[in-house]
Amino acid sequence: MTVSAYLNKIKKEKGAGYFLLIDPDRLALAEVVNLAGLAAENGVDAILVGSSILINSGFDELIKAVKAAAQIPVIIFPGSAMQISRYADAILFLSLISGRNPDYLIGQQVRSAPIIKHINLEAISTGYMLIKSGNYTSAEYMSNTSPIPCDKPDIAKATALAAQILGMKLVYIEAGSGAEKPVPVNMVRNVANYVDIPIIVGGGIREPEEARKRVEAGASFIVTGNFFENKDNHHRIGEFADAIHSVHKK
Ligand code: 1GP
Repeated sequence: MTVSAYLNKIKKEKGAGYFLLIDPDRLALAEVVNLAGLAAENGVDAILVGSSILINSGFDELIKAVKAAAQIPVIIFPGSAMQISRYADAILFLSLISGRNPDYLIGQQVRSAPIIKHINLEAISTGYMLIKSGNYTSAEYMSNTSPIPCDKPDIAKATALAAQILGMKLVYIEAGSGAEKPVPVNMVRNVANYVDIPIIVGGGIREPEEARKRVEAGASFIVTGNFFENKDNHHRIGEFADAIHSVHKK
């Protein structure tokens, strides 16, 4: 089964899916392996791997280690064309459609497309939208783009619809890793009511309740990263998974 088909199946069977993001720059390999194992055991549907910068080398080794530790799909969530590995199950082929930096709209994609073809990696076309939701984030700085203001749902709706019309398969609404506040529920609802493609929501989600509200508003997939970089929070992975999976079971 392709990862795309797997994601559709999760959405159909569970109503919404839960992705845990592992940033190779923030955790040591042993911690990554431990977290990946816990994620798979506690209801996470897929692991995303990626970083705004990627300072640490050994991307292939890290992906292999995650795959060995967790029997769930490992999907690259790339910060740049340098984050590609033949050992992953798929890659979110992102275009930063909230910004007007041509390098992140199409430049990085031109550089990475031939490599993706060469290694026969499944690429899932994803419209990536940064939302301004508090602090200045790494994604904002690294991409040199202006995020969509969090109180401008119309701009978010039009941007997501453009992604859909361009043929993108997913739209990712992102407050940025470690954002002060997650993307507002109202913005998620506005976008979800306006487009037909599944919506991923991430950035600044630190409570299962925050995840649940965004699924209720129409998100198909929720991402948490930062929160589980702290070992003390590991025992709560299952709570997030339950909150996300329980919304459409009611
Ligand atoms: C970041 O959306 C992801 O790209 C996850 O964000 O690390 O804040 O959970 P957090």
